[in-house]
Amino acid sequence: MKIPKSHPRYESLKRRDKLVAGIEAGITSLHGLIAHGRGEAFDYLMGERTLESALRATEVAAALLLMAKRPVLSVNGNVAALASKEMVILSGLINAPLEVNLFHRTEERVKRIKELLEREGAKHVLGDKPDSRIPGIEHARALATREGIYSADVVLAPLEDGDRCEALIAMGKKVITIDLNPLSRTSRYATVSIVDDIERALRNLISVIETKREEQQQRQQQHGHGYSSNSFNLDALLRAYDYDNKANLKAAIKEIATRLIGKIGNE
Ligand code: PTJ
Repeated sequence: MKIPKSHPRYESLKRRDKLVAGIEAGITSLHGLIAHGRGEAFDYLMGERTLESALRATEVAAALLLMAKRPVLSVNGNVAALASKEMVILSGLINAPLEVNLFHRTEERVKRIKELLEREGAKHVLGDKPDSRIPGIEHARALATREGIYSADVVLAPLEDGDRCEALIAMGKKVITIDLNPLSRTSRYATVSIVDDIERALRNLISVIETKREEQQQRQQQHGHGYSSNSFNLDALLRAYDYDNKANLKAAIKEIATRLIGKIGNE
């Protein structure tokens, strides 16, 4: 069925189509539909738009990714179906490998996701030959590559449950997540949580990184080639932004509640 652009929930219905296509292409797991339903419910509550708190988290996430020495972008079946193009653009922009990491892992699905990312133009996709494990996790999501997630200093891990996020943090990494649910374990454990839809969040992240890059280049031109913006570490960067993830999650919940109360009041 072709969805008319005039439909009030056009974007949301298109996203559902993408996930169904992901399942038909052997990329997304059936469980992915349920996970999406939970995300959609939160998106509905926030008015299917980007919150101020998400924009703030995006700024910090962009800075973390630009400062990282070994950033890696993790891709699962939902992310591949909904935002493979944006993940590939981001990967090229910051020169970070993509790593396929699945909860309901099958080698066939890993292969298909890798092929999809490569068709979208990805130069460096890992995950089909894991050679290490994230300590403290007993399921397939523990599988990692030394070249990628295992050795990364910053991992972008969108749309997943909290145990890997917690384990990656315990390894000393910074974790950025994108999750519509501000209450999820991943949102609460991550270093920076962007409470937004994956596609909207990635588009914003790409645009903020492009702007920061331009500013960095201008500064380099002004200060000469010896200038390095990597002159402080990642913790110092978070302090410089005065960023507190839990406070930002509370701000997200407040924004949602304020919108909902306003909506009832106005009807
Ligand atoms: O492909 P696999 O096997 O690795 O499995 C992927 C899923 C997503 C099925 C798996 O990671 C899973 O079960 O995840 P959870 O525990 O359901 O968590 C997914 C989180 O993503 C939930 O907190 C949802 O609210 C959130 N979410 C769902 N859709 C979106 C989303 N966040 C941002 N954008 C979305 N479109």
